[in-house]
Formats: sequence, structure tokens, C-alpha cells
Amino acid sequence: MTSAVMMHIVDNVAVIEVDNPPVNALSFAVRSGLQTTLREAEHNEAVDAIVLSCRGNTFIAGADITEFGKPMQPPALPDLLSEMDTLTKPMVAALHGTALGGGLEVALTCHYRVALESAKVGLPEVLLGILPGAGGTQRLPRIAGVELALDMITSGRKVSSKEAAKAGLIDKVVSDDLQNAAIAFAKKVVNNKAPLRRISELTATVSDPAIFDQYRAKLAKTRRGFDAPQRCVDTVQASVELDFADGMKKERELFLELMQGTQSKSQRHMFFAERMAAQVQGLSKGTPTRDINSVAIIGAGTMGSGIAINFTNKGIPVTMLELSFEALERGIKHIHRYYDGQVAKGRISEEQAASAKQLVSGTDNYADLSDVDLVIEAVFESMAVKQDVFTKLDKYCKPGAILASNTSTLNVNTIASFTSRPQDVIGLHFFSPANIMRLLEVVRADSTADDVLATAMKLAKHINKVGVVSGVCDGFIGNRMLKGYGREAGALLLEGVSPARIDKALYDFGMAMGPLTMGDLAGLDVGYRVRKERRERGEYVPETDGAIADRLVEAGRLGQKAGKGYYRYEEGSRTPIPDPEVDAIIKEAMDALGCEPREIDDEEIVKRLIYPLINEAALILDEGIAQRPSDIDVVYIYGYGFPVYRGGPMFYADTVGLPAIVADMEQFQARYGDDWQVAPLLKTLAEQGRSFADLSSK
Ligand code: T1G
Repeated sequence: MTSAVMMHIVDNVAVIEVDNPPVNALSFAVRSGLQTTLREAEHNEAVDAIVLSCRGNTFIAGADITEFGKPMQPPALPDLLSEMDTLTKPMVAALHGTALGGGLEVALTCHYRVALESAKVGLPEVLLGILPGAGGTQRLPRIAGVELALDMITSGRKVSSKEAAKAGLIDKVVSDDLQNAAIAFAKKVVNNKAPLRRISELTATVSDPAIFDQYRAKLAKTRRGFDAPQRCVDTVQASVELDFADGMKKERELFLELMQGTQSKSQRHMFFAERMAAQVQGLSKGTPTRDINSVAIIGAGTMGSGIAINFTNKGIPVTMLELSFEALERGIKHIHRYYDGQVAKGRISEEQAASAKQLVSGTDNYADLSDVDLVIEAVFESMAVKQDVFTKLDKYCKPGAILASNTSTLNVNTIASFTSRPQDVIGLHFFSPANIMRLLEVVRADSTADDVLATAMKLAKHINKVGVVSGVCDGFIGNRMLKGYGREAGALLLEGVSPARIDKALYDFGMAMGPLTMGDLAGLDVGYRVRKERRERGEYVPETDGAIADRLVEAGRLGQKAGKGYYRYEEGSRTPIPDPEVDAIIKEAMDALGCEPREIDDEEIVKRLIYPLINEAALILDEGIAQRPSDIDVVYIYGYGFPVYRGGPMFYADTVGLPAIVADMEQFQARYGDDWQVAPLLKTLAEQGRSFADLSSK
């Protein structure tokens, strides 16, 4: 027995308890402890049955991901479960919290399962770019049916104990006193001389074998570019077509293939990167936080109302402030429409929608905000407007209220200077649609107090966002990096590469959508106005910068909202359709600017757009704007649709190899000039044979 696994006997039932905080992961100590205690229980004549339970917040939540990529110390989980499957005494798993991955696989190797009502089960391995590697793909179809198994294994979703019980995955659901309920269940099995129900002895059947190819076709769309979901289907199909032993061999073969692949390494990187982003350098773990029980949002536009939903979803009352009643009503209606939609989709009940709507109130009077704990300004991106808003907030809000700006690029230090309390000012940059995109850039201004920053990071997690700390600079982390990405898309157009080819190259790379389709979605007039204002301020903006976008805007092609931009759009459709008018505009611009077309392959298109992201990120790291490279990966995965199976721009750069990137950039610099100047940090790391991962610190 190890301290991670203990056993005691109650009424001839061996109660084995795993105690391996924080999630009872199946680390070596747990695997070896389970093997020892199970053997002991099997050979102890005083033991008639076994209950397997866990201390702490949850039943085993899976293999220990920190052990991946290192030599696996025996017993490996599949071997432990194979031995477990031979035991002759009834085993009952007692499930609470989230029995996930290897944890559920252990529970499926028990003969019975008793769960708390609040428990959830799942096989989320696919989210790590792998698949259940200890019999989950062979046992789940046998006990819960192929359809549910396919759904759970290819989506990685958690299933409530109620739904699992309905599918026969769980034998008894209790509201409390789980361990005693499991002991009583075990004793009943013994007294009734109930048979040992080994799932491995059941068979998996399917009414229509076409389901597997149907799943593959669906996943090719919904999980485009991912290998693991496809292999998951292969293993579930094997559970139907092969006997248990051969099915296990198939599972093992595909598990190892995925585990050694780049996609899984990328997705495992992102698992930890997301959690590491919450570690704020220079902020001690015990930093106090302020209570946020009420929120005000200035500006009820698309962003403001989207931001509001994050809080009403968590039962936090929101006061929307707008200058005009019509704008206020429009914003509140947007929120109501959202909740009506959630009801229509069966995601929430009418009552839940009604209570969420009641949390929203509106005003045009700043005096009504005198008691809110947090204000988020989401008004027009103009410093003059921000100054007006923050001056009023400073006047009316109570001491200790946090004053946040949702600005996407403006200087938060300047915004803080409009108040007498800069220590309470912070940037909270949401991404549109604000109630859906998980990224939240938390912009730490020079005077932002530690407890304000700690409160913001805690609040991010509470509203299901991934908070990433950014320093103050133009565009913070994500939008600043996007500049080079957009610049090169424009440059490629002037070299005669069509919008559709540019977009397809990046779509095939794995981006959620190509840069020009994204431009049409966001609206081309935003960039047009920025370039126009910069030129009016006398700033040097090369003629080629935005040359096509500006011509499109001047031709009334603002993007999707105008039904045309780089593409045209049929009424009510978002599908981009290439438009010869755009080709003519590009041709005219090329002639006017003396640009020569060039043959450019997809590989170069990708490098020309992705490498500027990496180069700008190196500057951002050097300036201390981002805390660590993996934070930048989190920004691009959760805010910009970078493919998670490539691990984010920094992880991808390490995969490509920094010397190769620098060599390509130097060639581009020779052809295109100093926009391609290699960032000092990138150059140094490449010369030293190091990677961005070498820079990451806890
Ligand atoms: N291994 C190692 N550490 C883990 C871990 C795991 N499986 N799960 C969580 N942690 C750490 C996490 O890094 C964090 O550490 C702390 O626990 C709290 O996590 C053979 C091969 C269980 C729902 O994929 O989904 O089994 O930051 O902040 O919000 O088929 O953690 O505090 O230092 O997320 O309460 C399959 C992954 C593995 C489950 C809890 N299992 N974990 O959420 O806390 S592969 C998973 C989660 C496998 C077998 C295969 C969540 C959670 P730190 P947290 P939470």
C-alpha cells in the first residue's frame, strides 16, 4: 500500500481509497498502490467484495498527463486493468466529481458502478489528441452501446450520472453517503450471489455499420484536420468487428501512434498552457480579491451586450448604461434574443431564461452606477470618448469599484489617467462574439493594483474565459501580432495571389478561416479608418498598406455587413463567393502601384502570414508584454482560431525549428525589406539552438 492508495475492511468489504490530489490522477504511485491493494484484497479470505473510491474532489480524473512522453513505470494502466479483469471478487466503483479518461476506464473494469447524482463521467482523451488507451474504446461500446460510445469518445464530453445510468453505464445513483452506498451495493451483490459482470465478456453490436463512415464524414468537417477523432472511430469499430483481445491490440496500436504524433504533443501543451496562463508573475497566490456581485457595462452595442451575457449566465446582475433609450433597448433586446435562442435550442429552460433576463437593467444615468463592484466600458474606440466615460465613472462609482476598459488597442495607462484612482483601472479585452470566444486579454496597466489584477484573473475563470495577462502596448498581444499577418495578406494580393488562394492556404493550415474572409467578417472599414487617421496625423503609412482594402471600402465593399468585401455574399449567407469585380480592383491597384505578379506556392503563403505572428511575438516577449510563450499560444488558440493541433504560434515555431524560420525570414527580408527584420530574441534563440519552450517559466 502506498500513501496514495489505502485500504480498510468494513463488513468483509475491502474499501480501497485513492488519495492523490488534486485530481487523483493515475500516476505511478497510484497504479502501483492499486495493484498491491487489489492483490491483497483478492487473496484476503476476510474480504468478500471490493469498493474502489477516492478522497478529495473527484474520482480518478485520468492518467497523469505530466508523465506523458516519459518512460512509463510499470504497471502501465492497460496491464493493471487486464490483471484487475481477472479478479474473482465483486468490485464496485464509487464515483464522485469527474471520473474521466483512465479513471472511467478503471471504473469500467469494475463489475458495478455507484455514482453521486452530481458525478460526471467521460473519456476526454480526444481533446489531448489521443484516445482512451486502457480499454475505454472496447468496454464503453459494450456496456453503453456504440452510438453513445462514439459520441462520448469522439467529443470528449462529460456525461451526467443520470444520463450514464440511463445508458447502463452506472448501476446506482445516490444523493449522498456515496461510500456507504457502494459498500451496501457490494454486500447485496455478495448476498445475492450475483454474477461478476465483466464488460470485456459482453459484445458490442451496431444496427447499421454505416454509422462509422457517417461519423468519419461528420468529424472531417467538425474536427477538420484532427487525427485523433478519426482514430477514435476506428477503435470503436474494432470493438464491434474484433473480439476483446484483438480490439485491445488495435486500441493500443492507434493510441501509441497518436501519442507519438505532433498533434497530441500540441494539444497536451495547450492543456497546461491554458492553466499556466492563470499564473501571474509577481502576484503571490494569496493575493486578496475583491467581491464582484454586480456589474455595469457602458455601451449596449454588440460587444457590450455580449459581455453582459457572460455575467448574467453566472447570475450576476448587470446594469447597462447607454446615452439613448433606443440604443439601450436595442442592447437589452439582443440579450433577451440570446436567451430565447438558448431556450429554443433546448439548452436552458424558460424559467432559467426569465431569471437571466431579470438580471439586466438599463439606465442613462451614471449616478445609478454608484454601487456596482465592476464597470466594463465598451464604447467607441476613441480616446476622447473613453476620457468622457472614465471621468464620469471616477465621479460616480464607489471607492474600490474596479473600472475596466474593453478597448482592443488604446493605451490603458492613458485611460487610467482620466481617473483619480488609476490603481482600480484595468483592461478587460473581450473577443467578439464576447459571450462565446473564451479568450480574455487582461491588460495590466502601470498602476493596476495587485488585488485588481488577481480579481480580474479569478473573474475570468468564473465566467469561463481563459484570462491572459498582457502589458500595455498598441494591440496588446493578439491584435499587435495580427498586423504583420494582415500586412502580408495585402502584400500577396498585390503579387497577384487571389483572395481565395490566400484564404484556402491558411484554412488548409488549420486556421478557422482565412485572413480575407476574417476581414470581411470583422468589417474592412475599421482598418480603413485607422489608416486614414494615421495618414491625416502625418504618420508614414506605405501606399501598399491596405491598398486593396482601402479601394474596396471606397467602392462600398465594407465586408459581410455590406454584402460584399473581398468576396460577395448572397442575401442572408456568410459563404464567401469570389467576385470578378474584386479581381479588377486588385488589377487596377497593381498597375497603379507598379506591382508585378509572382508565382507563389501555398507553402510560401503560409510562411508569409504565420512567421510575422512568430516574429512579433518574439518582440512582445522581449518587451515583457506577454509573460511567457505559452500565453501567446493561448491567445491565438482561444482568440484567433489558430489550430489547437499545432499548439499555437510559439509551439508551432518550435516544431518547425527556429533556425529554419530565421533562414526563411532573411530571404523574405532580402526581397521585401525591413518588415521582415528578425526579432533579436528569435535570432538569439535560433543561434543558440534553443526553443521558445526553453523560455517558459511557471
Ligand atoms: N494529469 C495531471 N494533472 C492534471 C490532470 C491530469 N489528468 N488533470 C488536471 N490536472 C491538474 C491541472 O494541471 C491543475 O494543476 C490541477 O490538476 C487542477 O486542474 C489511459 C491516457 C479534472 C475536470 O484529460 O479535465 O487518462 O495548475 O485547474 O477546473 O485512457 O483538470 O493546479 O498545477 O483543470 O477543477 C484524461 C484532464 C487523461 C482530464 C478538473 N483525463 N483534467 O478541472 O481543475 S489521458 C483528462 C480536467 C488518459 C487513459 C488516458 C480537469 C478536471 P495546477 P484544473 P478543474
